[in-house]
Amino acid sequence: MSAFYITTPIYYVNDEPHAGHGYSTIVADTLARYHRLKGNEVFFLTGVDEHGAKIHKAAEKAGLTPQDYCDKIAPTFIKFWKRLNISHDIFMRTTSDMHKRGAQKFLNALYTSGDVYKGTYEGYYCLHCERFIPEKELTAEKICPIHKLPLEWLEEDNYFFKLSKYQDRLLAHFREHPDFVYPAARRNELLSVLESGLEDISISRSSVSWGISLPFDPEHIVYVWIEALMNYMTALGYETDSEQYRTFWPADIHMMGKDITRFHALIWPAMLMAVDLPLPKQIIAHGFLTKDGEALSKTRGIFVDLEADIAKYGLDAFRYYLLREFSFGNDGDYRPARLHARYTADLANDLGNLLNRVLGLVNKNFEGIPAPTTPGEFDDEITAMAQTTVTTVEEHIKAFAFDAALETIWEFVRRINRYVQQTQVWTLARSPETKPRMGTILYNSLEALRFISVLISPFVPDTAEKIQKQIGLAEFDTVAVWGRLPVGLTVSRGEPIFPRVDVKKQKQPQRKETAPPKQKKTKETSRLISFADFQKLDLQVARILSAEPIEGADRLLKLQVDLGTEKRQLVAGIAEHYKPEALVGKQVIVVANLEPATIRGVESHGMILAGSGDAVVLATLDTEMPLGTQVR
Ligand code: ME8
Repeated sequence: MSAFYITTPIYYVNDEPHAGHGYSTIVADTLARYHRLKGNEVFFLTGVDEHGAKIHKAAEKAGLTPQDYCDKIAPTFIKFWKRLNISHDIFMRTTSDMHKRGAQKFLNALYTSGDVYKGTYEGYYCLHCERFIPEKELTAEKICPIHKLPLEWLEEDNYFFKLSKYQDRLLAHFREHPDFVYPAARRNELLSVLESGLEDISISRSSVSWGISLPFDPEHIVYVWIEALMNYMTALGYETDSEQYRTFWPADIHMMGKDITRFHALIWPAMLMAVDLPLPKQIIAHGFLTKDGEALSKTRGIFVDLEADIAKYGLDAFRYYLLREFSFGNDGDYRPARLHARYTADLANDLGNLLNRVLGLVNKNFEGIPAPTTPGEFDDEITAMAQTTVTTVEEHIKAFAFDAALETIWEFVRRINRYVQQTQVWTLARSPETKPRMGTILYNSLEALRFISVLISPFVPDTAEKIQKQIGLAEFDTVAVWGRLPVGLTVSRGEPIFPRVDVKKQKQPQRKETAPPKQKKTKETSRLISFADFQKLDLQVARILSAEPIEGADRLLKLQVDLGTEKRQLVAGIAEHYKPEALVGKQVIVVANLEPATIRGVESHGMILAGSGDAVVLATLDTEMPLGTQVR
């Protein structure tokens, strides 16, 4: 068992948390849970950053003292983490005594190192970033490159830290530890900052009153970023050199968004070098969650209504969607329609139906889980795939490829669905000769589902537990070794783990558990798709809002369509058959879960259905229906 320490940023309490904070913390939670599953001793930190001018201003605006304001906002984060099922071991607050004392100890050590000196600072400051914006990054409008809000001119006496002195050591560290910063794009960005030269940084503010005072000059307040970084150590008991501190420092992973890597990968390590302490092992930066291409920001009114989506689809669907759909490290646009499509195809259809179907068959035909007495076709393939799935998922998680990890698990889910189908297990109940084989197939399917529940447990913990409960396991079994599932357990076919969610509350056709009619194998059958395959299509009623030609592409039109819950852009090859103005206002049918594509440089998120022969005629419904209605 080894110690594993992972942190999220500590978030500013100037406002309540939003989905972006949620994303960082869900990713860190998934890793924390994964390491616990591996048997490691995990310490998972999240928390809030409570000092500095930004918080002070927010408190003033709310008519509260800074402390009262922090005491009001901090619990909203705690509530949010509960809502998102975050398994942190500590919720760190920088107004806690433990942090204040630990930070002062660190500041004294920094001062003693001889790398702190007094000087004057002047420059443009972003209150939202809580940092001076270097000359190189300034625009003529003096607007923050991240927040797009006006900067303030500040001039004051400050203490400085000799960051420049550590440039060569930092460069050497980056070169000797290629994994220090992930992904490579962020590492390269930081390397070029390092190569272009580091300037000393001011570490105190004389104009700020809300914060921790410098132990060697109480007139000055420590710059909030310097103090905030120290929380990763003070939280462990750095002040008293506690057992916990010695077990978990240095951190294995500082997880964060791409906006704050310089603080974590340049300034923080240099500070640690100055006081002769070990550096965190990895700085991992993810991209931004965007809405319509823009970073989420309460200040700018761009947000994701995650409460509504969690209420509709459940928390695990939300976690699954974020981890499955976004490619870690890149920005990702939040789209409720994609969440719906993932829910329907991956969760309700592939996984939920499989569990329900297998449990139903066990319930109907056996007293408890049957023994696997009769090996047959496909069994070896299934057991081998179970083990390779475990290994591949592990590799993907180590590479922070959460989407690939989930896709690998779902390949296995889909394989088990096919196994049930190929063996036509439901037909084997008819005779006593075939029943043992039926029992074996059902045992294997349930054991596969147990494997799946273990593998998905870091991502969607509630679902994993529900699966094992329905299988009949009293305690969650985390061991991915084939054959551990006890024979004879009483399974309970409870509520579907992912009940069908219909945006417009439509009734869905129910599938009956019967053998498909016998078919002669002809060329025709190879063209057939299963009902499950058909159900993967997310066809929705939409209205065309606008249409315009695409320069240099005579056959294409760029369309904006309304799906009721969201607006989309898509490209359609109908320019030779429809004039743009004739399309506006028309109801059409859109394939809403088609992978996005860029066609002639224009992004397309879906496809419009049309009859396509000599003429091309758009498919519509007989009469208009509400936008977003599913077409079946
Ligand atoms: O920077 N998408 O706090 P902060 C994804 N207190 N992640 C997002 C996001 C988005 N749209 N918006 C925010 C601070 N985040 C400092 C940190 S640490 C010692 C001090 C997440 O409240 C992401 O992790 O501004 C980002 O780095 C962090 O919130 C910034 O949070």
